[in-house]
Amino acid sequence: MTAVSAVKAALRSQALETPSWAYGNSGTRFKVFAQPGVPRTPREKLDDAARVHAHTGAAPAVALHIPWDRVDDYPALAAYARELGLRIGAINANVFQDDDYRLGSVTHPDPAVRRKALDHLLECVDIMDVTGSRDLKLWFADGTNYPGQDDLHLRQDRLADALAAVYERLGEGQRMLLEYKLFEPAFYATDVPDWGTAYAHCLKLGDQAQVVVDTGHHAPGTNIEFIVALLLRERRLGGFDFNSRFYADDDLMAGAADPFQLFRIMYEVVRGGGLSPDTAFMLDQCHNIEPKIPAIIRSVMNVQEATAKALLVDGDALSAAQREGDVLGANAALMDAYATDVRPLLAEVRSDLGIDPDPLGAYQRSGWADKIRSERVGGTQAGWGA
Ligand code: PSV
Ligand code: MN
Repeated sequence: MTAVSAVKAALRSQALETPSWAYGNSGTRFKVFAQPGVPRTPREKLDDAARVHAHTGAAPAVALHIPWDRVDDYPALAAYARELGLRIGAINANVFQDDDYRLGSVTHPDPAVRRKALDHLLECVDIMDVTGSRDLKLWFADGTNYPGQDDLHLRQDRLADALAAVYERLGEGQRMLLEYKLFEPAFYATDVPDWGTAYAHCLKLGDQAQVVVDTGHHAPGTNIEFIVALLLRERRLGGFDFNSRFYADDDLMAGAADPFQLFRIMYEVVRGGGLSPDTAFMLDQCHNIEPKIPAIIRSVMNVQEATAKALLVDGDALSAAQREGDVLGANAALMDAYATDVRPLLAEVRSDLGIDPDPLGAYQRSGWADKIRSERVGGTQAGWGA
């Protein structure tokens, strides 16, 4: 059994990345419900992210989405993040919200559109250079709606060309994280629909190309932890976009829909040596009806709880049972850890870090929600235009 002190040390150093867009307005294609106090600028998003980090001690990085977080002076934005005790995390490219991308971006049949998309991806690497971000996160909405609409083979060729050009541009220590998604917005064929396609492209590109697993991007019933185990074994798990789903890409709070799945994923992370800075633990969520900052705090806590339980698995008992073919004993070793109430342990971890053991209570008592509601009046609230 891992000593409790080692478990606590691992939890103290856990570092998640929250998404800038989760602080802004979002919704479904039916309606966006604007919330009072929502940030108007990237700096205000960082202000909110700093509150999440202050109350959890576990969310020191903020992922940006370009152009949603476009500013004139990126070094100044990164310096502002540092002043708040944060750092800029992954730069998320956006080649899915321009009229030119109706038939795709880097896989579009027209070379001029492909060039435009590639230029945006390269611009994102320029932004990484000046913000000190390590990771470029690529998700492509590219795909087709109808059989025969375009040549599936050629689209893979075009994708490979674009990825190679971006890979070539990466500096030392920078990585490309390729995200896959089963469907949406393309309904017939998606150009990067699954981990296998992402992995095949990354393998060709080199070690700086890694797969990112968004937990909402699979068919119902998919064994996501198997994918995690396999990618870790192949040294190609770049990171996660954590969120919860009931049906499709619901983007609900991580661990809300299926905390057991999150535990199983975190167990494979721990087992496969992935609980390290080499894995980017990002959230990718939208808080459409619930208050955003406490929802993000809750999500961070849910990931921490799943991690704590995964770290508490008695590895010796588990492998002994596995070697002996003791099916029930092996299963019990996992379930005992999952059934542990780790909230007191995490409260101790937070006290060790010098923060309030009750992050949500502390946030409510801080008065931040009232402050932003009264101060952030006027201007245009941030949102991603759903
Ligand atoms: C696509 O559904 C995705 O998961 C990608 O990570 C995007 O960048 C993000 O959502 C935008 O919310
Ligand atoms: Mn995602």
